[in-house]
Amino acid sequence: MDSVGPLGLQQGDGAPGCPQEALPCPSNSPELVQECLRQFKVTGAQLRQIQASLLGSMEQALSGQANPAPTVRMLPTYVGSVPHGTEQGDFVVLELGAIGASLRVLWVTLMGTKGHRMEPQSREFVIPQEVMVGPGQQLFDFAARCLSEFLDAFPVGNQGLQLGFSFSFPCHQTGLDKSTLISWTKGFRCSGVEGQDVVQLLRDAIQRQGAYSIDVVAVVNDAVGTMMGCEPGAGPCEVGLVVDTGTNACYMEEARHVAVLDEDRGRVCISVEWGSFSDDGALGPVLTTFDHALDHESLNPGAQRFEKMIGGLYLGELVRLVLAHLAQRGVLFGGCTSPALLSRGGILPEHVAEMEDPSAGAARVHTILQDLGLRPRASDTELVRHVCAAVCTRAAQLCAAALAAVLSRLQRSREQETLQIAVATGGRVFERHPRFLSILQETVMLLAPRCDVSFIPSVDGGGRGVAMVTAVAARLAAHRRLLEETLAPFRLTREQLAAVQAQMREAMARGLRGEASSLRMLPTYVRATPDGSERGDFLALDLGGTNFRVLLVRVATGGVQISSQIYSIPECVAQGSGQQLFDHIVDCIVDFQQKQGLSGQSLPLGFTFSFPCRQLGLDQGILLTWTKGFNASDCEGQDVVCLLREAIRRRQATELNVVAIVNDTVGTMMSCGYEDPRCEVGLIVGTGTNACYMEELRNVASVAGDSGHMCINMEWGAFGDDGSLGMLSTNFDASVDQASINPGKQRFEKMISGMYLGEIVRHVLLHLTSLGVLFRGQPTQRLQTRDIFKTKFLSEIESDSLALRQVRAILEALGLPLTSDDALMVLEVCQAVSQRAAQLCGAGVAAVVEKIRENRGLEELTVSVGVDGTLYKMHPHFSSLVAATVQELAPRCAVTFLQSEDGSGKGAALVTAVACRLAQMTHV
Ligand code: 0WK
Ligand code: BGC
Ligand code: BGC
Repeated sequence: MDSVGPLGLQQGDGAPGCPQEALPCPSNSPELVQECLRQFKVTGAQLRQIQASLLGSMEQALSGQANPAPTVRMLPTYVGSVPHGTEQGDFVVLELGAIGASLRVLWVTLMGTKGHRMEPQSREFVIPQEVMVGPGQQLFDFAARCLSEFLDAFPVGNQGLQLGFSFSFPCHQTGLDKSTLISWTKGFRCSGVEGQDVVQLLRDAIQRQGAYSIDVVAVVNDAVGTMMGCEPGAGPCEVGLVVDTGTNACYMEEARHVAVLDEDRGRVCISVEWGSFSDDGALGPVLTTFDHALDHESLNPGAQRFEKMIGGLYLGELVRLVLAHLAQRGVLFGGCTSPALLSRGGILPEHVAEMEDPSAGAARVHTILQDLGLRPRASDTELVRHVCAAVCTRAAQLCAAALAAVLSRLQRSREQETLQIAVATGGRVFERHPRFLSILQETVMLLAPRCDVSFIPSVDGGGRGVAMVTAVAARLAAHRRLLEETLAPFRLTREQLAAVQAQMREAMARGLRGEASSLRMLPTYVRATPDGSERGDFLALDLGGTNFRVLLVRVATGGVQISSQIYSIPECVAQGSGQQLFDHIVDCIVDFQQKQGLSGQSLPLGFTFSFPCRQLGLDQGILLTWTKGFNASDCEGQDVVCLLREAIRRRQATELNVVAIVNDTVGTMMSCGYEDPRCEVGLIVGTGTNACYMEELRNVASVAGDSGHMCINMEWGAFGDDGSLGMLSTNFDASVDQASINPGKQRFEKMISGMYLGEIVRHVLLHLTSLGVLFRGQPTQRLQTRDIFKTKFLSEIESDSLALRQVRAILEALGLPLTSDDALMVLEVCQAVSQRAAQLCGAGVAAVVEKIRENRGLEELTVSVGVDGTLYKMHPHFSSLVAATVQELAPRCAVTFLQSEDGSGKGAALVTAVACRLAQMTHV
């Protein structure tokens, strides 16, 4: 009958007991013994080969090479730093899998830098065998029951507890609290867990138990817990080494060497999972027949071969198999065996530890063997000790070869010839087998002579280390909650966006009727989009965006040719006197004419003036108010065409003939309309934002006529200046508005456009810094500098091709000392701010196209929108978010967004061309 023993190995082959008559010791027993013990001898060369092969496999895995699959997994653990010692608080730790068939619950109080060290309180619970190989839910429910039984002893009341889950099995971690079990090891074989997130399974079990509110904030491998639990005085330890029932190690690797992480700075703790190391070349010669027998009968044949030569769970079995082998050949115990000797798991790790321990007298070994139902002869005890020593020595040497591979990796990873390093050790093999550590140390010195290694025994099996990681996780989780709370107002729902769309529709209707509205709905006197018959050379000016441009636009049969020149408008001119501004503009025109050899030529001029103007005609535009950082005096309320003409007169540049003034939205619509006649909407999302569209003239109260169309400049930047956007406005928006040169104005623009997004982000970052969430709570001078965080940074930071490291580079260039978590949070802030901007812009466009559709009483509308503006063009996701929002809110409109190639200068020239054509027709 075959059943599973404590080590999860099937029960015996061959009946226990003694041969009829006691067998004389066969003559070749010494050879038989030596032949057995020799199998466990590992040469220096073999150890070096194992070291080299394991190192090779580690580096393969780090580089993400999948074929051939590396035999060690090198799993990132999301532990990015060794403890700062600042961690504090009470934490519950649940340890599963580190110490074989039992789990442990601990209450750990961390005192941070100020306090002395508090002893963790703990309790161990034996896990019934059937639970270790039964349904996964049963195991996690068992763990949850142990947890609450443990907490019953504590005055917890209903305070929320933070738990660190030490789960000592190979797992793919995708976060500090998200970890998927790859495969069970060490006698565990529960169903329905491999491939699952074990944190969720524990959370569900705790939920089902329902006794305590426990938040599982971190899952940690026992090797990591051991490393993190290293006494601050002794460490910091940068390697964690566990040899208990199983074996494993972790170490701090340079993040840039871990292919799966897009990190280039800092270090990350890697769980090597060397238990699965196997390399026929390196291990083949070392594996004995007993190893093969043990593996064959294990719960996971073929897996964890390296662990099965080192882990405490297997040492007893190896010794048993050797003793059974020698007994059945009469070499030992007179050929007698016993049920314990023939049944798997019959010899426990603690048996081997005692029998191998030089300080344990022969009498003790004798007693142990008797307890195993054997009748040892005097010579047997010594032989048994040799077998125990051979098995344990090999285990320690193999462990040393593996550790030496990790040390070599550290030397390479840090490009250091010599290495001084502290290794935290944990596990009962260290505690029980005193010779294990000394053999390990000696062998490491042989294999890694240029490494000065200090071994720091972990005092509580890593419980404190797990609490440290939990404290870090708790801090990060708290930061994440504060980040979510801070960004929540930026996450607009469909209902909120539909409300913006509806409010904009009402404001449009009121504006068209000439009633009070934050949308001025200004007639532009552009009544038609180009029809392609336009011809001629035109000068065009493009003022109001990032660049001031003077253009020569040639509209010919073959299309439109443009040559242009960008001139700067210094802030002192943009905010100086109107005369100075327009004189500067004319200077640029004259300079351009000279460069283009146009001096003295009289060309019609179209003026793209991207500010709210009440137009009384195509060439008359009264500036209503400056926006976007312009504030030249004596202009508001003036006809800017007059101002330009006066400047032309002052400059005697009399040949300049200003024919039309157009808003950049109109110029953009016309420019795109020249290619696509369905383009009836113009949209700018640049320094500022605005839109225009072809409205039915009958709906424009301020302009006579009921037929035909009129392009309306909505000036939607001012939408919400009547407070109607109050429910969406955040404190950060209010801060940006307060600090602007036109507080209370252009509220919609200040939530969307390029001049303001960077500032919104800066204010959010300052807020998060004040909460201690970012930059360790240290606000830097730079971050308090206005406009230091350019909107172009959002476009750069949010670009998919930009790894986190480049995000950090941008922020460090800003003098912001940050961690990778900080960089990630800054990225999320940028995403939230730009997403809101794009969605609000989308809600506006949806309002416009729905207006056109309803104007025309159409079921479906197909329309194109001409777009320009740096933010729209440069931001990696803005345009797609706008389109998605329009699709969502105006599903009956098929909207095509056309990015304007030549800017609105071309549009201004086309408007001028249309005006000239219409003027000629009226003159003929
Ligand atoms: C380019 C257009 C110009 C418009 C600008 C807006 O030619 O008329 O004002 O786009 O984008 P910004 O330069 O403000 O990003
Ligand atoms: C597991 C490791 C664990 C080691 C020591 C191995 O079987 O795969 O995750 O660290 O045992 O407990
Ligand atoms: C102006 C608009 C302009 C928009 C885009 C806004 O600040 O008021 O006239 O169209 O910026 O440049």
